Amino acid sequence: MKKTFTLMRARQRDRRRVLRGAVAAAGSAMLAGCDRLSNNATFVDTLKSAQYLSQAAQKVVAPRPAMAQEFSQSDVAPSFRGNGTLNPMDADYQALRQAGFASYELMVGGLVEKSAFYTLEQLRAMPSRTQITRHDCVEGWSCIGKWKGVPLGLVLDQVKPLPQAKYVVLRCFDSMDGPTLDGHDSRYYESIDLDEAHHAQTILAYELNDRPLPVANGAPIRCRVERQLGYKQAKYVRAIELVESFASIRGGKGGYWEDEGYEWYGGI
Ligand SMILES: Nc1nc2c(c(=O)[nH]1)N[C@H]1C(S)=C(S)[C@@H](COP(=O)(O)O)O[C@H]1N2
Ligand SMILES: [Mo]
Repeated sequence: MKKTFTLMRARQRDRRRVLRGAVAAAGSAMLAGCDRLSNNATFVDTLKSAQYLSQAAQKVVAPRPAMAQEFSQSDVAPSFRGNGTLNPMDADYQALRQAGFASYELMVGGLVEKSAFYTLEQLRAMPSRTQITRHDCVEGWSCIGKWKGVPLGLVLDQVKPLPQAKYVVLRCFDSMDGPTLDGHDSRYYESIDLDEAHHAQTILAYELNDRPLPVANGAPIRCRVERQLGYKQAKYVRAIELVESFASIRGGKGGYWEDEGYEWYGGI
């Protein structure tokens, strides 16, 4: 009994030491990159917060890979496969599509300081990120594609999530049970936590393989969350909503496929 207790104490001590080292390491790694980020107020505030340090420590001690693997131009598949909805039949989507998405506006609201609407032009005018990544679908196929879009974190920085906001819900145009008139909502939706939303590779993509995003792959905007599986990559994004919990949304599991039994964290 006593021996077990002593062992436990020793383990706790070791663990604390590892954590302290991790915090120090994370701190100096961040300092090294401060030149480019120090004029970003949100980043500086985040750096100061104790929560960020404990998250950083957790990631160093029990890391999930910081970045999803990126590939080179020669790895890009000649044509990117489409899956799930390939052309939403919903009337609002069809109207936008017929007009070349000229009047598309992405709604960003919920638990934010100031909700906003973004036209495609506005999204394209923001700083962009291009990444060549592999999409893995649970149905057993993968495809490498080149995506360009605006980092979701930059959009969130503009609307300023309130302190109680924990998740980003992505609401899509496509009704999975077909378009319905009786108010029944079967539109595809997804959710990610704020940490994932601010990840460098989490983008609202408007280009695939150097061309405007095709309808089959989610035009005009689809999300890329590169460390997670295919079903997390919401296509046809209509609105983004910041929430404290997704328990009261639809089936309560955080996404269309999650409500059908898929894991909420679809890690690769
Ligand atoms: N809105 C919406 N997003 C969606 C889906 C969908 O049916 N509707 N299918 C998901 C699944 S299971 C996969 S594998 C990918 C497919 O993306 P792709 O059509 O670009 O290959 O989109 C995901 N996002
Ligand atoms: Mo999928």
